[in-house]
Amino acid sequence: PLSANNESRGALVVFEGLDRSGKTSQCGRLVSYLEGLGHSVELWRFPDRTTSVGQMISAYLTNKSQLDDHTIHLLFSANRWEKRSMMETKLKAGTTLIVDRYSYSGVAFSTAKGLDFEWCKAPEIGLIAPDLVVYLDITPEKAAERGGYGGERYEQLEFQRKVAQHYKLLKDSSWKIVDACQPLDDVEKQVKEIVSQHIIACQKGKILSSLWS
Ligand code: DGP
Ligand code: NA
Ligand code: NA
Repeated sequence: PLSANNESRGALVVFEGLDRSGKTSQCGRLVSYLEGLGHSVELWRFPDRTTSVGQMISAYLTNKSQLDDHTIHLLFSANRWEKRSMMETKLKAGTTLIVDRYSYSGVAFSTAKGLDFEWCKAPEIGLIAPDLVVYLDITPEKAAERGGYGGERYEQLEFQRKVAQHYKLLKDSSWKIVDACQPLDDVEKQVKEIVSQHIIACQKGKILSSLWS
């Protein structure tokens, strides 16, 4: 356990899913909803492209640079590590974090390229474990139909099919699967219900733990 005290803390809620699964808009709607209820809440995303590591990742994703698959994997992980202490501080101060992608993206996307599963998980060990992972479940075909991909490196149907297969290997008891083929308003309603329950659990003193647990 990272914290022995039982004071009310924020919840770490992570959204995962394929590109174009609707994560970004659902995260935004959820944050507005929670703010409206008076919660202290922040929207985070990984990769965080604002840091120097994040700028290297962004150059790679937009095909402005080429990097070895292992190297980019470790940069994505480093990008989460550089935010770890701030994450812990915020959660302990009572702020709930809604995070668009996390370590599960790290493993699912890199193993989809053929890297070893355990090797991919290793650099994520010790990051803060989410209280809840909301997986927005959409078929790769349906995602591809949604207004098209933006042209970044991984936004290709064949690759997204592999990512979907690898995500399935990461599912654990912290995951809730939401059918993201439904209309946005229905997805939003389910997300609100699931997240509300978890925030209450954290406020009752659930202790922070580390990946992978
Ligand atoms: P986004 O900004 O959420 O659209 O993510 C950018 C792309 O990077 C998207 O295709 C998912 C992928 N991605 C996100 N996190 C990781 C990671 O940790 N490792 C790898 N290899 N890819 C990631
Ligand atoms: Na994307
Ligand atoms: Na996104």
